Amino acid sequence: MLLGVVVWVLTLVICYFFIGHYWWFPPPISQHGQAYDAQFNITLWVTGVIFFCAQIALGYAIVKFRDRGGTARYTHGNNVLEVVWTSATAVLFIGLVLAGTRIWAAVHFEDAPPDALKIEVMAKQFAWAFRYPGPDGKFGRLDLKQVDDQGGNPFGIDSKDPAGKDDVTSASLKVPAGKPVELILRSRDVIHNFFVRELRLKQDIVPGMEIPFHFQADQVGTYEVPCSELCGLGHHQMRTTMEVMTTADFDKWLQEQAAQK
Ligand SMILES: [Cu+2]
Repeated sequence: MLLGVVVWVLTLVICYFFIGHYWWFPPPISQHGQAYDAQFNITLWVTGVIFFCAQIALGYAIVKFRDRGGTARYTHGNNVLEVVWTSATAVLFIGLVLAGTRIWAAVHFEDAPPDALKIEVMAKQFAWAFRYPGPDGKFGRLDLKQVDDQGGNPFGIDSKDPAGKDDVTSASLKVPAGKPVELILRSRDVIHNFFVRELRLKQDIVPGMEIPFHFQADQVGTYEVPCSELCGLGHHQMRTTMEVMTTADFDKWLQEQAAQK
């Protein structure tokens, strides 16, 4: 009897916290983030209503069929009911997965728009580096032998290539608001993960691979970029920021950085 009541109370408390959106995600800053949240809410409502009904029914069964000193009865169950709820669950899950995949694939399977600003990302134990092509719009060649973290060349930009002379490297990510951005993700050692909560995006970075990844941030502000793959003892300190700037501020920053070279 008491157990049934505990199940009901727990169900009500859980539903209260979900519906009230306490400890919720930070607001999204991109169209993808909004689409992601809308899909997340649909999934949560569908599964939430089923969860609520199932838990209330569970509490009811506990109360109704509690031990009253009678004898237990064996039943074979009901085949029709089994088929109905198994099929309904399958249709529901496949439907939700298909709807969610559409939003996920728009980022991961579709190419970035041709005018996207390309930024290279280098992840390593335990720091981030970002490279911009500079005013000439071209990335300089890389030479692994010239990688020098202390000397400010974490990418190993080849000093002999003129296209690399104006390349800008930064320890934090700066992007213009309202413009498509394409990141090219690389790792120098182990698997890391690029994650920005407000973009609702997360992508593994695998050594030996160049992984393209695109988004458009519409909201000016500073957002945390924590490495989200346990990558070693210093994993907890592998974090930087993504600063979304107005186009004018971004252009100014890039020019200033390139001029300092
Ligand atoms: Cu990492």
